[in-house]
Amino acid sequence: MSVPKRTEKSYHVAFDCGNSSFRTVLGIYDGESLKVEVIDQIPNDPVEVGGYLHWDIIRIFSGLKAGLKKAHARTGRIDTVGVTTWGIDFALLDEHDELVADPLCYRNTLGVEVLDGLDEQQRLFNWEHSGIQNHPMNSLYQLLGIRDKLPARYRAARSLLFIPDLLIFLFTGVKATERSIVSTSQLYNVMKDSYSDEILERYDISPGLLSPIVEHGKCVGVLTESLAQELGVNPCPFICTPSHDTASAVTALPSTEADQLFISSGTWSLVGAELTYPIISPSAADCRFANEAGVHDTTTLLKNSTGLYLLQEMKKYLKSSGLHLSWDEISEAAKSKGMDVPLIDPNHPEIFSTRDMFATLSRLTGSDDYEILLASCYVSLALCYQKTIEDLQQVTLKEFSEIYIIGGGCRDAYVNQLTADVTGRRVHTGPVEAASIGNLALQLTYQDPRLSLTDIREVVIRSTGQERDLYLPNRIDQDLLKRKLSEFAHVTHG
Ligand code: LFR
Repeated sequence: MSVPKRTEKSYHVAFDCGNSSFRTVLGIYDGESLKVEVIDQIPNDPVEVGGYLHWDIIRIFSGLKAGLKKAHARTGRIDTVGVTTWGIDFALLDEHDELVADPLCYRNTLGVEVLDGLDEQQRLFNWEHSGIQNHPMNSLYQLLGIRDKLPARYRAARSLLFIPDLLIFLFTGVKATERSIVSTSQLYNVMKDSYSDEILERYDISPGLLSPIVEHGKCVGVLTESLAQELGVNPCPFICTPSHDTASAVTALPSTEADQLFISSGTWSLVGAELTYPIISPSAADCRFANEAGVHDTTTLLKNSTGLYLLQEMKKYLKSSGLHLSWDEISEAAKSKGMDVPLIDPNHPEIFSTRDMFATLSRLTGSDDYEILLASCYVSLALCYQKTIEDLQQVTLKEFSEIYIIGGGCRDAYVNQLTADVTGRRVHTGPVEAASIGNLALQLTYQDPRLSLTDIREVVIRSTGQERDLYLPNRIDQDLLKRKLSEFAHVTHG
């Protein structure tokens, strides 16, 4: 059914919070396409307090308040707001709905002991009752780690809010959650589309801690009167959107065909496919895929791998030693070393929680040449993509000939080209602002619930034509590629 065009413009704001920055993004919709403008971008970084990394949530909230005010000053009216953030992390609130502490960052190793203490059967139980791979950073293991190591926080907790839910609560006073963010926790069962009673019961977690799950496109709450006054902004509704950044980014997949392969590229690389059903098979478990809830009723079967974090941390390290390299200089330095460099496992546990990426990579590769280390990151990432895509084909029994790289990481032409060359597939890139655009586009369903996912993606396609690109695979030395793939299998399996 075609949807009648709107004649009046509407104004939408997405708060898009990532590990390295948080942004206020304005979308102006004219009935055809969204004109997207980043209003504000503020660096984000966890802060170490008392031996644990925490997110400075008040600073984030204050930055977003300022962003909302600026967006309103640009347009004179805000029709809807949506929030999207990284997954897994959460805050605990006490009986007065006050923060027990700033939220912990998933890079703490609080969950490691908890997961190490589970036997194979318990791990299988957790996978089968959630659809999510066991990883010590999952909210389930972090929460149990808090119960063991920070018991005063656990005892004081009366509710648990994931980061986007906490931000919506601070803006509207309403406690609620949404399926994509809650699915990253391992407290939710993607097959049943509800909290996992089995997991809550087994680990004695009170269901009372958790908030109701709202449907996409519905209003969660309205900007509080006091904030509306303070900011001089109309009391705008906050809409339930895919509030996990991966799900928002996948909403902005610029294709209306079913079963497309995506790489949502940023600090993390999420390699996966959007499906209409979860896959909880032994091969999905062996390949360590997770079934995350996507937009509307979709499931994204994906593997979560360390992504540009490797390069972000190397860039920080080089800067601290006096070498200020731009992103172009970083990729040029890597390119100059070619593909035949030592490899790393991007998901090596030491990389996950390192505070010194240079030292860690030097140790893992045996090289202290920063250009080699950068090259090693790029080539290892592309090989990791190839391996994950092969696994994904095997698990889904589907063939993927095209790749869509979406999100900030697709600005890196070298990684895009390497991905095309190593995988032998056509690589479509963009939109760069996938999480914001997906979030903004989904907000349109509040005003017009008839919009289907295909309609939403058509809006995305119309809005982002200019910035999208295509990389065709080059013919590369196949013997070298074979050798690198086998070296990669070796570093990843020990
Ligand atoms: C990607 C992401 C991943 C999640 C990681 C940490 O930005 O949301 O899905 O595993 O961040 O929360």
